[in-house]
Amino acid sequence: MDHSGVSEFIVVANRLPFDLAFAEDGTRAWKRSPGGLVTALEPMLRARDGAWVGWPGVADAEVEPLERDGLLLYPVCLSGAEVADYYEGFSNATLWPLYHDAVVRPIFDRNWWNTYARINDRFARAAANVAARGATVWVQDYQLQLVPAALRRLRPDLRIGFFLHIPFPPTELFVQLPWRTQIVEGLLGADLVGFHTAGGVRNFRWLANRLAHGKINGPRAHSAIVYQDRVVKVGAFPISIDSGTLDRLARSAAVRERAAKIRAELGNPKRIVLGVDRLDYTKGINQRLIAFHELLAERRIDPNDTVMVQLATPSRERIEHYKKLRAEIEQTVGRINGEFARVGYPPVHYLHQSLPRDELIAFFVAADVMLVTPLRDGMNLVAKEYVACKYNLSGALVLSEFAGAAIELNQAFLVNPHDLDGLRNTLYEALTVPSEEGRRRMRALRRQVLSHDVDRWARSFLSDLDSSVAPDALLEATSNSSPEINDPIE
Ligand code: ADQ
Repeated sequence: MDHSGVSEFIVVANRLPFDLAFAEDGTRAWKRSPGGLVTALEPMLRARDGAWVGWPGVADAEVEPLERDGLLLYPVCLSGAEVADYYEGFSNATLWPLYHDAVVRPIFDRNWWNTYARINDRFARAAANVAARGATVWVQDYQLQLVPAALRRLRPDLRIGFFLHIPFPPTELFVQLPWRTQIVEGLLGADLVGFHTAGGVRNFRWLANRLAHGKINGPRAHSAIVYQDRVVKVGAFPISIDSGTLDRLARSAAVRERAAKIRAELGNPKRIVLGVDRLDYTKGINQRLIAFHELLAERRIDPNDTVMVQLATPSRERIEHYKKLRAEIEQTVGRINGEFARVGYPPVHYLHQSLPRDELIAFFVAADVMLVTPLRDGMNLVAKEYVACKYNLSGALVLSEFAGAAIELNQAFLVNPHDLDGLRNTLYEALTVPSEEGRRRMRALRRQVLSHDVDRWARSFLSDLDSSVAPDALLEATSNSSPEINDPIE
C-alpha cells in the first residue's frame, strides 16, 4: 500500500497507539496501548484522513504502514542499539532526569546524542513522507524535540505543532545540556510550541531569546517569538483526561461492586490510602511510604483500620536508576509490613503490576485518600483520574506542589514532598478531614476536572495551531490578548 502524501493530519510520537507483539510461534499481533492521547485524537484523526507516525515498541521489527481500527499507522523502525542510545539513553537517562529538576544526575553522552539526532531525523522523514500538501503535523514530547526543525527543512509547506508532556526545566538546569542550542532551535521549527504550564512557557521564551536570538512579544502564558522571519507561537495547554467517561464508569454498578469487594479483600479497613504511578524516581513513592510509616510509628494511625495500597506499573526496567528505585521501595514496604502487619493483614499492599482500566477505577472509587507526591511532574493524570471517579464527593486528594496539576487542582491538600514532616501531617489532615470540608474541596476539584477534559485540551491546541496570525499583528499584541495562567513553583 502506498500512503505517500495522503494524510491531512499527522501525529508523530515516540510510540504508536498500538504495540507490536510476537507470539511464541512468531506470528505478529497488534495490541492497543490505552492512553488519553489516542482517545482524544482519534475522532480528529478519522475526520481528517489522519496518520500516526511512531515506533511499534519492538526493536528490529521491519513493519510496513498499516491500518488498524480505521487509523493509518506509519511505523518507524529502530534497532536494538538505537533503542538503547536514543530511547533508554538520551531520552530517559539524559533528558528525563534533566527536565525533572535533575532529581537523579543526567548523563551527557555524545554517542547517545548523535543517535538521538539521527533518529529524530528518521521520524521527520517518515512524517514528511506521509503528509499531504499543507497538512498539519503534531509532534509529541521530549523524545522528538529536533523533529519540528528537521521536518520544516524537508517540508516548509506544513503546519507544525509541538507539545511537551514533561516539565520544561528551569533555565539554569537546561543550559547544562551540551546540545542546548540544537534542542531550542529544533523546537523553534514548530509554528506552535505547547507546554503544560506558564512556567514552561517562561523558561522556553528566555532560552529562545538567549540561545537562538528569537525576538519575543506577548503576555507571559501565551506569546510569540519571531525566529528567522517566522512567528513561533508559545503557549500553556494543561493536558487532561477523558473525565466524562471515567465519571460514568465509576458510577456503574459493576465498578461500585468491585470497589466494595476490594475493601472487603483488604479486611474492611476504615480508611484506604492509595498511590498509583509508573514506577519512576520522579513520583516520590518512597517519600509517601515513609510518611505512612511515621504515622504508624507515632500511633497516630492504627494498622488495624488504615491500609495503604501502592500500585506501580513496571517502567524502564533496564535503566539502572529504575532498578535501584524498585529495590528501595520494596525494602521500605517490607520494613513497614515487618513492623506492623498481623498475619494476613499487612498495612501496605504493593502491586508491581499494570492493572486493567476498570480495576484501576474501582481502586479510585474505593480509596479514601489519594497520595500523589511527585518531586516534579509535567501534569500528573492520576490526580485528575481520582477526582473524576469520586462521583459522590467522598475522598481526599493529597497533591504535590511540584505537579503541573497543582495549578488547576488548588483545592487539593497541597504538599511539598521533600518536607517529610509536612507530608506526614498533611496525610493525617486528609485522613481526618471533616466530611463537609472534604466534600467542599472535592466539589471544587470535580468542577475543574469535568469541565476541562482531554478533548478540550486537544481542540484548544489545534485551534491555536490552525489559526494563522500575521507576524505584524502578533508583534503588536499586548498582554490583554490571552488570560494569564498562574505560574507554578519552579
Ligand atoms: P506519566 O509520567 O506516565 O506521563 P501520569 O500523567 O500520571 O504520568 O500518567 C500515568 C498513567 O498511567 C495514568 O493514566 C495512570 O492511570 C496509568 N497508570 C499508572 N499506574 C498504573 C497501574 N498500576 N495500572 C494501570 N494504569 C496505571 C507523562 C508525564 C505526566 C503527564 C503525562 C501526560 O510525566 O506529567 O501528565 O505524560 O502529558
